[in-house]
Amino acid sequence: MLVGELNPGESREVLRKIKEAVQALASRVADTVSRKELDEKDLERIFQELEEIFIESDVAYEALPALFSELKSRLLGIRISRFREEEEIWARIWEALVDVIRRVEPPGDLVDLVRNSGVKPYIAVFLGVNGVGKTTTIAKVANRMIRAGLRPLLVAADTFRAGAQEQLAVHADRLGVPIFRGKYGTDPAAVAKDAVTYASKRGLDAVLVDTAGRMHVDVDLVEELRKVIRVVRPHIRILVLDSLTGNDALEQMRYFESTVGFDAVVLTKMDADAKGGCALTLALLLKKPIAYIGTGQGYEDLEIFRAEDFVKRILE
Ligand SMILES: Nc1nc2c(ncn2[C@@H]2O[C@H](COP(=O)(O)OP(=O)(O)OP(=O)(O)O)[C@@H](O)[C@H]2O)c(=O)[nH]1
Ligand SMILES: [Mg+2]
Repeated sequence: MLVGELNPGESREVLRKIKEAVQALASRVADTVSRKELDEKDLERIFQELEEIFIESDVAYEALPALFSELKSRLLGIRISRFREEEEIWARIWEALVDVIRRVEPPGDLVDLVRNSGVKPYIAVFLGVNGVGKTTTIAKVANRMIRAGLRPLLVAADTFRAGAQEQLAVHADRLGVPIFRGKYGTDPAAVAKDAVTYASKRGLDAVLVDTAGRMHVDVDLVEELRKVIRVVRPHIRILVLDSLTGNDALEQMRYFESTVGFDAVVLTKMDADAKGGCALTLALLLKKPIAYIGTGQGYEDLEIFRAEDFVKRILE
């Protein structure tokens, strides 16, 4: 899906909804707190009443228990002065969200990880269904590496889709980094393997492998990706997910988790984040860190994922 296809009105609508859901929560908590100390029963009732509003804002049903339990531990037993009620409740909710999301913060910048890894070349394989932003993300990561003084190699291991190799080549050209290409129809695992040998010989720092997208239910593709991973034994497998795809992104995450496996996520198109709730869901349910978020189509539009910024983005 292209960002251009997004209806901006619709985008604002969903973001407004998630904020509304949180506001509804704050005001109900305030209502109760003004009368009595907030107990477990009150919170259960409030959460139950709000389930639907959260789901409408694209938070997946299965993410609600994690969200509510974190909120509960922050809100239970509070009794606060009437004057500071709203402010204080809002702050606690904000903190709870930041805390729960902090679990998927990366330990640091991937680029630093590569630099400090002591391995050369550091091998990263990028995975994801078609159109999520794999190729663009690789170009952005390469750009970040160059700025840090590292020398990456781009690898076009998508030997399936016409134009895929050329697309990566355009980025390599613009960024002034080498690219390793395979012939269309050849085995992506062999291409990736040769690319690693090529990078080793030249003393390059990192190998960034672009893989084919297609549909996530494509069994052949899964086999192909597994083979790439078996053969090149990457140091990191990065799953790219598109924040505009709502609950599909959750499904893709689950699918890749159970088939190919991955170590970190990049969440793209957060600049046009129509689905604030989708990103929140992923942050709640992911067991792996979100290394970066994509915030635009330019090379600089890649940010390290930070829980504070993320909550600001959805609530402010
Ligand atoms: N606004 C915005 N657009 C993005 C972002 N990341 C990628 N895109 C756009 O999304 C579209 C698809 O990106 P690609 O990088 O080609 O996606 P891909 O996963 O490589 O696609 P396939 O190779 O077909 O599987 C392009 O128009 C990109 O410019 C982002 O963070 N923000
Ligand atoms: Mg691509």
